[in-house]
Amino acid sequence: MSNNIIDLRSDTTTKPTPEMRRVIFEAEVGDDGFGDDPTINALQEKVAALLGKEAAVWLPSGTMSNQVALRALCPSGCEAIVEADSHLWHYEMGASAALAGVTLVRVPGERGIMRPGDIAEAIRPDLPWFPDTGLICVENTHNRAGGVPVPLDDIRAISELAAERGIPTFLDGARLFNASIAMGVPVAEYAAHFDAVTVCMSKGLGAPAGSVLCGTADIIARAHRIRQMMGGIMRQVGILAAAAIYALDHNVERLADDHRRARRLAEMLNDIPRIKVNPDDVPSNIVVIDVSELAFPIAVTDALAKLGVLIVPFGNSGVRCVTHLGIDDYDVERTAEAFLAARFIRAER
Ligand code: TLP
Repeated sequence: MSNNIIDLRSDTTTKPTPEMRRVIFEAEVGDDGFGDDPTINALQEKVAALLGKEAAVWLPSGTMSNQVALRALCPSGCEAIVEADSHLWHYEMGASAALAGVTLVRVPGERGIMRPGDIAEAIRPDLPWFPDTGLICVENTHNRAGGVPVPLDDIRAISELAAERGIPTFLDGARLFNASIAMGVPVAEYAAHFDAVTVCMSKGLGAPAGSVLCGTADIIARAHRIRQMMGGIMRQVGILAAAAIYALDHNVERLADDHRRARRLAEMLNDIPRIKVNPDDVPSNIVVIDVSELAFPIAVTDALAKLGVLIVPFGNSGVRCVTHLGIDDYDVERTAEAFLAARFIRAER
């Protein structure tokens, strides 16, 4: 890695490779506000086809994509069911309430996976003094659960329940390609169970920015108008779409390397006294490490930063490392060595 810094804070920290920069340089562009950027149109068609959906729209970020989907699918004044530790709940600054007028109802999952029985209990009965349940959301892979891919059977059960009750479904698939590689399930098989799906280009795939929201032509037409309202039109955005097309063509299969390295890191860290992480709980590229016996998470992240390894605190007792295309086997070894050195920091708990 450049500057010898090992950056495991997120898979969003990847930088475009020289090959990706070449396609960015050569990209044909137009004004996407008028719908005539040929490269963004090609990306939207490509992702819609990959996910088996009628249409797709580019959005600048995963957060905006989630919020546009929420607003397109769930009427104001209604409730949307989300997993209790979902990104929609934790990291989107109350946008569902502030922008869509939607209340999030948090259903606790087991390692990020909600049980249909618990969802059924959270669905409001059809009585005039209750808000309607307007949407059921699933996150795959689940970030805060530690990159857990949701098995297809669980998704099928949730979508059957939603269909029985006439409630639309949304998939936050920021890392859906990681789930697909980890489980050997094509992304379209996951997507088939949802009315709308968002996938991020800017995480493990390694493009600099952007997400694509897919669904029926009708949902995507609504999403276009909401994107306009949120100021999400980016004009000559083909330069970013070119990077995303390159990423889809070159960087999907290699996610298996990130998963292997994440597990390897967990195996090495688990051997260090006072650091706990079960390698079997690391199914994709996110490693959540329990440092509660060592020090406050922020003390651990500070100590590692001094050793040239960047990671983030995760909850009250953990830290998170995310592998990506900027991390090689040597970086994993060096990270484990940094943790080994950091184990001597005083347990200021
Ligand atoms: N997650 C980021 C941070 O916001 C925590 C990260 O580093 O993991 N859905 C999921 C499941 C996500 O993990 C993220 C980003 C998003 C949506 C939002 O994507 P962006 O960052 O593009 O707005």
